[in-house]
Amino acid sequence: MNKVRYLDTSAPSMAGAQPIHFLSCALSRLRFAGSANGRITDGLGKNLRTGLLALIAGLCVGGMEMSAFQQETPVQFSNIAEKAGIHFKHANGATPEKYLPETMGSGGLFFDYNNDGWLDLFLVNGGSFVDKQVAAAARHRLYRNNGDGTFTDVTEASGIGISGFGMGACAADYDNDGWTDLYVTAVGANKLYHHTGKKSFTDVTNVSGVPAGIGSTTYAFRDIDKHGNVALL
Ligand SMILES: [Ca+2]
Ligand SMILES: [Ca+2]
Repeated sequence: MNKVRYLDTSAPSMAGAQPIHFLSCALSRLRFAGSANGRITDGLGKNLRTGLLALIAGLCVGGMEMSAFQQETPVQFSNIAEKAGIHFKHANGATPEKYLPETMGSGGLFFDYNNDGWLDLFLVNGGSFVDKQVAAAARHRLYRNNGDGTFTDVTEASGIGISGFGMGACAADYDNDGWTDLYVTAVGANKLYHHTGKKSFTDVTNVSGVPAGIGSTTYAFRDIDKHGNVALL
């Protein structure tokens, strides 16, 4: 049996006198590797039934072995944030008092804010209860996906940078105008941002009727009655 990339199996000949057939199964393809005497044509050339049996058996056993192989292979990730152009640092405003919001990270989400088919990235930032400079510097960030593995910071043009000690966010097209809107939760007032259709958002919290809240973490949009209009949960 080969190591790492190929998974092998064997199947006996139907005639009993034919050599054992070996199949080698790569991750992306299955190939007939050879026979006991090293000649590939022994199975498929002289006895088609034997070769087909070996092939089917190999597919079955090879498939099971591939599953086992894939389960044993650890999934690995690399941090490419800087390389991708995502320069974001969360401000937790930590104090010796360790207020609950200071101990929590903020949320973020992928959504296609400009309808170009590429998921963009919105990251929620925190703030500070005691340091006005830290609070003022903490900004949410919206990164436009360039479609080539990199992102561009479009926060300023989007109109959704102000943090207010943010906690989380959810996105949906709540008014069905074709543009995805955004709801951002915070320790203070939550914000509902309506997409203007021009790659920017407008704060419509006060005129929308949604709760501004006084301390929220998680919300979600969902069409609970399947009438085509999302509700805010
Ligand atoms: Ca996009
Ligand atoms: Ca909308």
